[in-house]
Parts: sequence; structure tokens; C-alpha cells
Amino acid sequence: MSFAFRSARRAASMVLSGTLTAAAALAASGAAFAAQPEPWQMGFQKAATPVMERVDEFHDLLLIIITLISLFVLALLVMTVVKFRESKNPTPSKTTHNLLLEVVWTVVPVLILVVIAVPSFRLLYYTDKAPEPTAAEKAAGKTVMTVKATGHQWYWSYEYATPEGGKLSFESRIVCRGTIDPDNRKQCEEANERFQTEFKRDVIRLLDVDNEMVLPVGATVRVYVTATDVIHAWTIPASGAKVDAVPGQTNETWVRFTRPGWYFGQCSEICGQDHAFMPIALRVVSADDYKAWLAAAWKKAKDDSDGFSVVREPQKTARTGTPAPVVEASAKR
Ligand SMILES: [Cu+2]
Repeated sequence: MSFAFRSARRAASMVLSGTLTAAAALAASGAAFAAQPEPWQMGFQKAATPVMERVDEFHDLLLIIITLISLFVLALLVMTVVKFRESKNPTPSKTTHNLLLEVVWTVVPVLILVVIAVPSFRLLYYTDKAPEPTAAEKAAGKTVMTVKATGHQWYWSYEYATPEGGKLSFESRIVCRGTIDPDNRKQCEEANERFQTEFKRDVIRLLDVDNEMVLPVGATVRVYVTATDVIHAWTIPASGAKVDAVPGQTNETWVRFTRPGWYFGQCSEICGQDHAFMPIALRVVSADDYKAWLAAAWKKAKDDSDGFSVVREPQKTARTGTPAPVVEASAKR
């Protein structure tokens, strides 16, 4: 089999079944869970954070309410058509007002809106700010970790604090735009090889990036979102996070992933010609793997390689002279 034929076949298979291949590869290798769009998907992606669990619950409540309203209106319509048809009702009533009826059809919708508004606002505020750690969590040394996501035309960059009190940033760019253009196809193939070696799975077209965001499982993470040029939006469906990235403004949301795996999202604010090519990829790992990743990232930042760079050199905390733990350093900003 010639190389050209083999690569064409691989490209074709990626085009036709990019996500399926990845899903199959994941299943076959027993690799980590991945949250991404599926062919013929109807509902939401499976909730991976407490926020998304509540979004699911709110969605279910709304579904019940709108179904009941639709059935009620349909029943009224059918009843009207049948009962007041010309043959059955040749002389129509001339009634134009009915006080009781008018009060009812004003008050009932208001009550329905109140029933919707209360959980809606509750959810909105829940999503808005990361919950402060409880007394027990504080005693166990748990704090809120902070990461900053910045939208650019057309890629994302992330800023992390390191345990030594330093701060690093890295760029996160798409690695596989498509397989029709020969240049793009070559990129996809190279990325695929790297992903096979590093993560034992195929690269996912339009969703995978060179430097994914990495977070520890179970950690409460405050995410600051901003942009440098135009408005973007930082979105990961399985986490329930969808926040506008506005130049000159910092918006906030938070995530706490309940299981390890890959989580994918895309910029959700039309931001220019490559809007479709600035995906968000997030890998949730164990605390130890996160530490190892952060150490490796710091090394790359010092070498100024792979899109990593140092934002702030490590600083000693003034009082004790010991390195500040990563979560506290970031939470104190
Ligand atoms: Cu964008």
C-alpha cells in the first residue's frame, strides 16, 4: 500500500467519522471519558459539573411546563374547532368581555413566569461566583483555584499560577481544521500521530488543540474570562459554562469537574473569519497528574517553547519565606 493511498484513506476516514473514530478509539483503549458532540445527538452533553447538573434540572422543569402549556393550548384549539364549527353552531355568540376569564388568563401566566423565574435566578447566581470553601474544606487546606482564559482572533490563551508563586501563560491553537486542503490535511496527520503517542486516541477535527487547558478533578476553579480584540465566548457545554470574553472587561464563572476526561467546547460569539477554528479543549486529570503537568508547563514557559511563556517569576511570600501554594496564590488576586 503506497503512502499516498494510506494517508488519503486515513484522511477520508477522519473526514467521514472523525468523532466516531475517536469515540471508538477511546472505548477500545479504555482511555479517559470525552465530552464532545455526537452524531444525531439530541439532548445536552452529560453533566460534568454541579452547575451543569442544575442546568439539566432546570431544563427538565421547563420541559414539563412548556409541554403542559402546549397540550393545554392544543386542547383549547381542538375543542374550539369541534364545538364551535359552523354546522354545529350556526349563530355565533356576540360576547366580547368576560371579566373572570380575563383576570384568569392574566394572572395564571404571571404565576407561571414566577415559578420559572425563581429557580432561573437562583441558577444564574449559582453560576456567577465560585462557592467559598466550607469550614471543613478550609481546614483540609482546600481553596479556590483561579485560571484566566483570554480570547484572541482566533485562538485562546490561558494563565496559571504555579506552586512557587510564578505565573505562566500559554497559547491554545487548533491542530486539525480539515482534511480537504492538503496543508490542513498534513497538519491533521501530524497532530494525529502526536495524539496517538501521547493520549492513545485520534485527533478530533475542529476540536483538538496543541496546548489544552488542564485542571485537577474535583477542584473548584474560578475562571476569569476576557479578550484582547473582539468579543469571544468561552464555552464548555458539559460544564455548563458559557461566558462572554469582552475586551477591557473580566467576566467570571467557575467549574468543578466531577470526573477526569476530555471536555470540548468552541468559541460561542461570532468573532471573525476564523470563529469556527478556535476550539476550547480541557483535560481533567488527577491531582498528581496536574502537578506533573504544571511542572512541565513551567519548564516550557522558562524555555519559551511550544507557545508557553512566563508572566511573572516565582515570588516568595513575604511573611514565611516559603513558596506559596498554587491555589492560595491564585485565590488572593
Ligand atoms: Cu471567538
